[in-house]
Amino acid sequence: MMSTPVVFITGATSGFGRACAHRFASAGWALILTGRRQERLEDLKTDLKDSVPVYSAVLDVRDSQAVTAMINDLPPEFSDVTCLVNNAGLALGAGPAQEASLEDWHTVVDTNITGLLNVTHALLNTLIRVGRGAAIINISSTAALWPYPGSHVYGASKAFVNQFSYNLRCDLKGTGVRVTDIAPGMAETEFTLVRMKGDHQASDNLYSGVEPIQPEDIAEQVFYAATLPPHLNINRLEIMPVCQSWAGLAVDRE
Ligand code: NDP
Ligand code: 8X3
Repeated sequence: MMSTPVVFITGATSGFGRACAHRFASAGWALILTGRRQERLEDLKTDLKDSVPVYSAVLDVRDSQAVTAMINDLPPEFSDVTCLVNNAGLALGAGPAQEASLEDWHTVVDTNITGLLNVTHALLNTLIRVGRGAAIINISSTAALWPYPGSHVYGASKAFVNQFSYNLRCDLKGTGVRVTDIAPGMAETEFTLVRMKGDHQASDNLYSGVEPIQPEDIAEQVFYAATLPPHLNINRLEIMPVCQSWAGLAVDRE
């Protein structure tokens, strides 16, 4: 009998991560749910634990020791992680680089780059042991490739995620482990609320009058990439809502 596949999700307390928890649960996967907000993790676990095995842990991905300890302490029934969804991330501020705080830049780098590395490094040998069919799904962003004013360190951190995903694929050749970079455009989650530091009006304004991506849309793509036949690897999947496209190049005139 095939064992139950296990998905490890970072940032499961909101947005894409929470939607991924529901999507994988609907297909019978066992869930490892992580994030910093304990109450949200407990609520999610309560919602899902009657249908699938759920293990949840408060985890700040920036804390490499905590990440390693948590992963080393996984109960045996959750230890064969089949799919890692590196989703935890954030932007802080939308103003120009010259007005950004260095502290915010460090937080973005520590979360989106160092945090993703901490979790990936701690789970790599497990994923390799699981082998054929295992998957790492990294959530980058359209901001990884397409520059816009105010993206500075956020977009650059997602460019790192994109290139790291490709480079990881090279090294994992022969192990059976897939690596996919999913790059969403404008999506309605708590992302803008966090970016604008709790300014609900700014968040509501951004999503008003448009039809943005919904968390479930991305969860569907994450699940799709993770459950393709094991000889297939989607390298990168960039998804925008139809209402979004590119702006032209900017020129500063006298
Ligand atoms: P949300 O703000 O709704 O969710 C972000 C998640 O990341 C939360 O669960 C949060 O959990 C978690 N998180 C943040 N910092 C940490 C940390 N230090 N340790 C652990 N978890 C952390 O936003 P989204 O769902 O939109 O964001 C998910 C990912 O998608 C991010 O990487 C984001 O950059 C990316 N993305 C978002 C887009 C959008 O337009 N919404 C588009 C493209 C990419 P908690 O606070 O409980 O720790
Ligand atoms: C989030 C999408 O356009 O706000 O990654 O950078 S965007």
